[in-house]
Amino acid sequence: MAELTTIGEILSGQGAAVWGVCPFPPREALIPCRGLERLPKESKRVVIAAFPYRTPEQTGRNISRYAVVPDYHRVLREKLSAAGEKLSACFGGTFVPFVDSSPIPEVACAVQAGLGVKGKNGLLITKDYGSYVFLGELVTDRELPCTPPSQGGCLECGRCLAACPGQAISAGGKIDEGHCLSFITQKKGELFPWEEELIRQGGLLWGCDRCQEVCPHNLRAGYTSIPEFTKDLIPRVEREDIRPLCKERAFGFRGPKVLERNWEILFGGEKKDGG
Ligand code: B12
Ligand code: SF4
Ligand code: SF4
Repeated sequence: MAELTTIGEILSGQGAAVWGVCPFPPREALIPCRGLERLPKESKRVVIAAFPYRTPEQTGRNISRYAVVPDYHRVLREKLSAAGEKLSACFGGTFVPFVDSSPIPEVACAVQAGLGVKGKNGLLITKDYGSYVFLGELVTDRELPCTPPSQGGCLECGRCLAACPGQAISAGGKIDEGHCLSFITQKKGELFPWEEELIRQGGLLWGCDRCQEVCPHNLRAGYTSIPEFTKDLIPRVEREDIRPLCKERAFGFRGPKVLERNWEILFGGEKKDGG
């Protein structure tokens, strides 16, 4: 279909590895957030795309993989805004960009649009880049043709369940947010001792990648070639870098105190022991 060819050209021109179109989800499936106000009045379709972010292994990394690259919210928003302008010029109507802080359940829509399958770890797994992709979308009031949904699921090997430090993944593939280490590293305020212990076990100041690192679908996941994600990589955050970096990197949205607390949990003891 001519419309899909045009959409593909525009999105791949912005670095999307895979993309698709699905119906706008039922209202009850939308995630409550401020983004609801930005949705087009007559939302009909979600044009969704996956952007690879895997980079070669870096020594001394103390933050999760997605946080090593420049803030993906900013990078994808720029790319999707540019794509939205072109799509609007081609098809008329509005194309509103969203990334992460979005009312759209992104993994479910990506599966619905045929970008890949949903793993037991809750994440979208693509053929060439595994789960190391960011998702972003344009919500439109145009009734564009849809792409076929993906069939099947992941290999169901259970490695993510076994490796999860917080035992946050259920056999049915639901994530218990409160026990997910990624969530705990971004929680504000004082933590329970068991939460602090999980941070020590994870060894990262921000995020958690265990359920992705053990996944067989990620063994041969390709590296990103998106120019914005191949430069200005910061794999290690030192104590004195936390405040300046919080102004520009993806881990800054909870404020510097959360990272400073995590730093104390992970490395504070070392300093005291060393005098
Ligand atoms: C909240 C959130 C978290 C929370 C909770 C995670 C969770 N799985 O519950 C925390 C902080 C723990 C987290 C952690 C991480 N996250 Co997160 N997170 C999100 C966020 C903002 C919302 C997820 C959510 O609550 N979805 C709602 C749930 C309930 O969706 P659901 O189970 O699919 O159910 C819905 C569907 O069934 C739908 N539905 C029902 N009927 C129908 C019908 C139709 C037609 C359709 C289309 C849908 C539909 O309705 C249901 C309710 O909404 C998304 C971005 C987004 N807007 O989606 C990123 C997102 C899922 N996270 C992402 C990432 C990268 C991570 C981490 C890897 C980061 C890290 N390294 O630390 C970890 C991984 C943890 C894990 N295994 O999930 C990426 C995942 C990319 C991918 N490959 O899948 C996303 C997509 C952000 C992005 N834009 O790239 N995350
Ligand atoms: S991100 Fe870490 S804690 Fe969260 S589900 Fe995956 S392995 Fe478990
Ligand atoms: S580790 Fe195994 S069960 Fe978990 S998402 Fe990957 S293939 Fe599926």
